[in-house]
Amino acid sequence: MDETAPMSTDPLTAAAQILCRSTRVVCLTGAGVSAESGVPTFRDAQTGLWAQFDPEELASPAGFQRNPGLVWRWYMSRLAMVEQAQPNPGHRALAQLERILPHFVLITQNVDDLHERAGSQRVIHLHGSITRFRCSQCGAPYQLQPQDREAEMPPVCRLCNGWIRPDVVWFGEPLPPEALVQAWDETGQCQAMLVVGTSGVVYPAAQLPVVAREHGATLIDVNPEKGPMADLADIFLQGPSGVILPQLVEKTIACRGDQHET
Ligand code: BJW
Ligand code: ZN
Repeated sequence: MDETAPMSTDPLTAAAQILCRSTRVVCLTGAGVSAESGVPTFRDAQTGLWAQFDPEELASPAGFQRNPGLVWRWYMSRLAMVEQAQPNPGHRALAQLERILPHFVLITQNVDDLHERAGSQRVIHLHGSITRFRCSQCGAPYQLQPQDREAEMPPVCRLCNGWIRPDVVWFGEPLPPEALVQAWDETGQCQAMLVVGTSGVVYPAAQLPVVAREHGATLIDVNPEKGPMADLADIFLQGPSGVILPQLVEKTIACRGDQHET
C-alpha cells in the first residue's frame, strides 16, 4: 500500500491501514475478549450463585482474609469455566496478527490462558494466572489437587500452614514487576495500540493507552460499549471482538498484500 495514500473514512479500513503501516504494534486486552468464549467479564457478569457478591471485594486481600472459603469457591468456579472455554474468533484473530505483523505484542489483564490456546506466543500477563496457585504467606508454588476443586476452604501450605491462593493480582497488590516493565517498554515504543474489551478503569493497566498516546501511537479501541478507552481512542470500532477482529485481520492482510505489490 502507498504510505502516502489518504486514510480511509471507513473506521475498519482506517484501522487496518494503521496496523499495516506500523512496525511495532501492541494490543491490550481485557475480559471482553473472552466474553464470547463464555467466560463472564469481570464487571458485567456476576451471575447465578455469585450475583450477590461484589467482585471487587472477592478479588482483594482483605476479602480473602475475611472469607477465604468464599473466595476459594469463587476462583474454583471460575477456573472450571476457563478450562471448559475455547478460544473464540477474537483470540484467533489476535494470534493471526502476531503472525502477519513484523512486531506484535499482546498485553493482557486476563487471568485465563485463552490467548495462548489460540496460538499467541508473545503474551504479557499483567494480572497473573488463574491456573497457578501459591501460598498466601510464604509464596511457595502449589500444585492444585483434584479434591481442592470441590473443597469449602482453600488448601494449606505444607511449609508454613498458610492459605493457598490463586496466583493472580488483587486490588492493592503490585503487578509482577517483569511483566509491568516489559509492558511499559513495549508501549513506549509502539506506533499503534489496539485496545480490546476492557472497561479501562483498573490501573496501572488503564494507563498504558495513555502512555502509548503520549509517545505518539495511534489508538484503536474495540468494544461493544463506548467507555473511557473509546473517548481516548483515535478510532473506535464498536462491536464484539469476535466479530470485529477477524474483519480487521482480513483488511490488514489485504492492505499488506497491496503494500507488497507496490
Ligand atoms: C466486550 C465484549 C465483547 C463485553 N467484545 N468487548 C490510579 C487511580 C485510581 C486507582 C488506582 C490507581 N492506581 C492504582 C489504583 C488502585 C487499583 C485500581 O485501579 N482501582 C480502580 C478500580 C479505581 N489498582 C490496583 O490496586 C492494582 N495494584 C496497584 O496499583 O498496586 C500498587 C502497589 C505498588 C506497590 C506495592 C503495593 C501496591 C492492582 C489491580 C489488580 C486488578 N485485578 C483484577 C482481578 C484479577 C484476578 C481475577 O480476575 O479475579 O483484574 S480486578 C479486574 O479488573 C481484573 C481485570 O483484569 C481488571 C480489568 O477489568 P476488564 O478486563 O476491563 O473487565 P471489565 O469487566 O471491567 O470490562 C469488560 C469490558 O469488555 C467492558 O468494557 C465491556 O463493554 C467489554 N465487552 N463483551 C469486546 N464481546
Ligand atoms: Zn507457605
